[in-house]
Amino acid sequence: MKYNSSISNKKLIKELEKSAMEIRINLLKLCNQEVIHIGGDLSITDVMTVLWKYKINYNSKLPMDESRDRFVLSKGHASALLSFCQASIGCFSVEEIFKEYAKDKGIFPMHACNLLNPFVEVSTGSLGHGMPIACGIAAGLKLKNNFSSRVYTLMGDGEQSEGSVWEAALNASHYKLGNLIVIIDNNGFEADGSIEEITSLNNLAEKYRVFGWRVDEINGNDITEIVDFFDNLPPVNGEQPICLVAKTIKGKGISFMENNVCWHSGKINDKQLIDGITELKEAYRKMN
Ligand SMILES: Cc1ncc(C[n+]2csc(CCOP(=O)(O)OP(=O)(O)O)c2C)c(N)n1
Repeated sequence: MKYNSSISNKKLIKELEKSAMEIRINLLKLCNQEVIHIGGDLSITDVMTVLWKYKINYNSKLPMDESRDRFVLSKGHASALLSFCQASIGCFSVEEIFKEYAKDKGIFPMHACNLLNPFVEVSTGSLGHGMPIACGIAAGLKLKNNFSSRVYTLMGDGEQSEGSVWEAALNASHYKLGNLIVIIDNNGFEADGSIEEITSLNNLAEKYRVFGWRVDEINGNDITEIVDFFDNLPPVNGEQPICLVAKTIKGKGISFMENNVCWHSGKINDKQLIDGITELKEAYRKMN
């Protein structure tokens, strides 16, 4: 891949790295308050930050605007991350998330719910359903001659063991859904073990390629590579669905959580919160 090293691009990268750090800090603060799916939130924070702060065409004042890009959180347990990304573009405030997350009658349950929250495109949580629904939305947009909106969906690598994913992958290619972008958080772990132990995927990218998809593989914790991926997407009216295999680290940024399956979900104590924030700030300082 070619990277744009212009000054404006460097400034953008710096801003996005700062936003990703801020979102990670908010995730830790929430994790000090409630049990959240912290490991798989932290792994894909960089990709989600770039998508929401830089790429997606989404007006926080008009969540039902027909011309919007659609986002479906297929790994619905990453609802806290989605909420902080949406707060960062003004859908609601960060304070509302801290106040209402996982509370009765709040709009931020543990799994994304569109009956409660108008900024959630599709209710998810049962793995293997969001991506097929995203395929249906992409097909519907094509039928309506909407060639300006993309459909993004985020899946886990553990989620790949759901059969519905592969049925949808076949159909996306058959119906030439070039407006569809599937992002796979390839962090190597699911809830209680490594992907290798539970259902190995071997060459995940190759699997999508033989299903007829364009596949890009990047370091999903490198903001420059992520920006480059989004900058080089083909036009929306293309004919090949796109799969981004984002190689990430589960628990990214917090050393006691990284690649540690115990931190798929959980709650942290006050000391872990302070240590975690210090580590994130230090890593950001070293980067810049
Ligand atoms: C159909 C279904 N089976 C089981 C679960 C329980 N579950 C929640 S998260 C998870 C692990 C998912 O792993 P992965 O997709 O890799 O997510 P990540 O590691 O990125 O958080 C499981 C099995 C579920 N939500 N839905």
